[in-house]
Amino acid sequence: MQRVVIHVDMDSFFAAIEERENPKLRGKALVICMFSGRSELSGSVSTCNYAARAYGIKSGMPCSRAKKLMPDALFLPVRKAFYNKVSADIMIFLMEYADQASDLEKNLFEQAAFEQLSVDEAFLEVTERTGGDFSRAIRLGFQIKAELWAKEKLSCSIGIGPNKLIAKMASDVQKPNGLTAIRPEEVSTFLNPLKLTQLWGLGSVTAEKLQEMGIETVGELAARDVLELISSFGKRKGIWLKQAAFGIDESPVRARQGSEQIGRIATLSEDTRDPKIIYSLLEKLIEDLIEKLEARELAFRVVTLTAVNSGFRMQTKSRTLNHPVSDRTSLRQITRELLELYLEENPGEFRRVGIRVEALQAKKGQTSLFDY
Ligand code: TTP
Ligand code: MG
Repeated sequence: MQRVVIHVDMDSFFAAIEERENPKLRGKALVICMFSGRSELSGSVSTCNYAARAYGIKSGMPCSRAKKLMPDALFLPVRKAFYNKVSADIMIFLMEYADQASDLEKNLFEQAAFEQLSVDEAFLEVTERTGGDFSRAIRLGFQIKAELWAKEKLSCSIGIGPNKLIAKMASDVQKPNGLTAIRPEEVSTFLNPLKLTQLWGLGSVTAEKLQEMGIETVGELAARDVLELISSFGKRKGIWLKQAAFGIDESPVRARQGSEQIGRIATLSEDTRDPKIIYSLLEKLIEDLIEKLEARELAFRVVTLTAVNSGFRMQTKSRTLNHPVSDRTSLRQITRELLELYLEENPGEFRRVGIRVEALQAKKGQTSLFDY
């Protein structure tokens, strides 16, 4: 049977939630900011609505820059816990539309052929439900959009394709509130003219290297000899590049965010609350974790700092990220922030300290905090 995958991406997610909550905001340029608290506008843009995007405002730019681009825009702080709750409701709603395994032993999350990709994105395998028929998948896509609107008053963009790679890229074609289906016979026409960085999972460093080899478009990448790609990028990546350029992706849709975690804990040479001493031990643990993650090509979405105090009491502090990351620099930064927060909130000295990563998933595409 022809495989059919749906990718759902909510439109200007955090901003859309704020607009929904406060109708007075509608129609105005709205910027959601992660304020650092140092000065009035220090911090970065988390997201903005499409009215604000018209002025060139984008996720990741400094809020002060956004203010210069559009002085009359409204700036609101992120309300992460609230958005997470909305996200969880949406994911449970979407899960119902995915193919379901008949295995009743499994819980809802394991039963559905459903994969949450980030706070506002998910893949749904719908091969069985649609009988491999793209027209039926398109009707299902419109139904999802209509019901999601009725239930949550939020719009999304949908991509439909013969696999995750194509479905993901299709959802970007028409935004906001779009629906794009790329049938198997349309894949090469769709991919060939795209720029390298538009190929999902191909980062800017790889794109630069490919450009040095005289490759500018996905079509040009597809035409290259796989052996040439392997000799420049190694076997795994070389093969991936060749296949992705042809729109081939056999990775299954599945709940990859398992309960698995990787952690390390160690005892300090003496009890202390000196952040420098504690952090230097944490750095060693981080190296260990990164090695384990790299060996298994895993990314993580949750980082937890564990502290055992002089009285042997254990406490933790966690941070959940919007997107999976996998690099050392991100893990170091998050760990430092968690340690600072922990020390602010808790008196007493550390005896042991640990760090663990959770919500592990296969590494793919952007995986550094600094890519977002
Ligand atoms: P995206 O889906 O990348 O963006 P979006 O939903 O705001 O807009 P689009 O219509 O283009 O899909 O990210 C989802 C949410 O994640 C976004 O609303 C805010 C958050 N986010 C950040 O906090 N920082 C970032 O750099 C990005 C890209 C997103
Ligand atoms: Mg989105």
